[in-house]
Amino acid sequence: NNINSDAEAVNKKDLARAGHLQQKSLPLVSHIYTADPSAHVFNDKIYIYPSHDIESDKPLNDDGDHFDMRDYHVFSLNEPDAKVIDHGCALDINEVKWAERQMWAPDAAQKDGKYYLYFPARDYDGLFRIGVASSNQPEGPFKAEPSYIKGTYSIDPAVYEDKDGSYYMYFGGLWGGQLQNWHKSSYGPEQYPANDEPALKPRMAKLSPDMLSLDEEVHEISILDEYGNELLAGDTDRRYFEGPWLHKYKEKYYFSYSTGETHKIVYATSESPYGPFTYQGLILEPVLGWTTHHSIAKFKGKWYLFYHDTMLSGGQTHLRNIKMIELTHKEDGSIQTISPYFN
Ligand code: FUB
Repeated sequence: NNINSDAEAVNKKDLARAGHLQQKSLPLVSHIYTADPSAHVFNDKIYIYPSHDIESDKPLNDDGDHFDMRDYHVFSLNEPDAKVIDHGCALDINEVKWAERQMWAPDAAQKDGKYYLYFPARDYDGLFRIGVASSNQPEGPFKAEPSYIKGTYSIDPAVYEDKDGSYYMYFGGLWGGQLQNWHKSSYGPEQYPANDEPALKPRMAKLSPDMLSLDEEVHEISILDEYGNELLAGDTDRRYFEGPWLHKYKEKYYFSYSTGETHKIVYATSESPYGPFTYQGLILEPVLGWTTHHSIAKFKGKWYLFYHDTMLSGGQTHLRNIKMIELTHKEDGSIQTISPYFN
């Protein structure tokens, strides 16, 4: 079938490309494959919550069946160049009653000395949902709630703690992430807008004070162009695909994400965590591999981009490795674009 042969061709191209690229930063972890790094500073250390990639006999396709992950490991570093500690398995799919397969990109949050791991997985009906698990330590092990968070769907949760003590969860991903199947919070046949119609929108909602449920209806987030118009579905260089992240810099909210098939990490800014956000520019040029996924965190006065590529596996798209590199906000608040390799 075409999808499979196209995917295999991409994979072969990547393997060849891997031999020619010079890395600006090395994989943080090389004893297992890791991806989708969500980083936070807890107790003066950097904690990273990534996906744990594994070999799979599932077909390589546009639904991402080859991303067949089954558990999470948490990593910590005392300093950016320090040894990375693998704290072992923090949550296994067998410990999550509602989840059947595909533990994709997670995130974590801390409140009142407790730590919460938010993670997407497919339930027994084949639908992606978002679950939560808690622990008294940032590295886990985490204990999952018996059901997924009511009202959640799709993938890639990212939880942002605002200065007023509110926590917001951003989520959603196209294609395998099923966002195109959700119409006003009900699942149905997939529906993609035409190229000249507004693009599908990422979702967000405030979390309840106990961090275990949504405190409000799910909102769709608007991302606008420089003229105040919604980004269009055909604008694949700028429109939202998956992998949301929120950070604040000089009182502005920065919403960053992957553009999917154009392989970019881009960002938009707003005065409010609910948006609308206005598109600003490119953070990370395409990396080796189909997916690109990131987070942004501040540690001891410097900002860092956490991301992944597939250098360690020689370009195999479902066997990725996490990395970090310094990120710069320029004087005017714009983010300096990062090229991940030397030419
Ligand atoms: O790791 C599986 C999926 O690949 C993630 O959920 C996406 O963001 C992409 O990185």
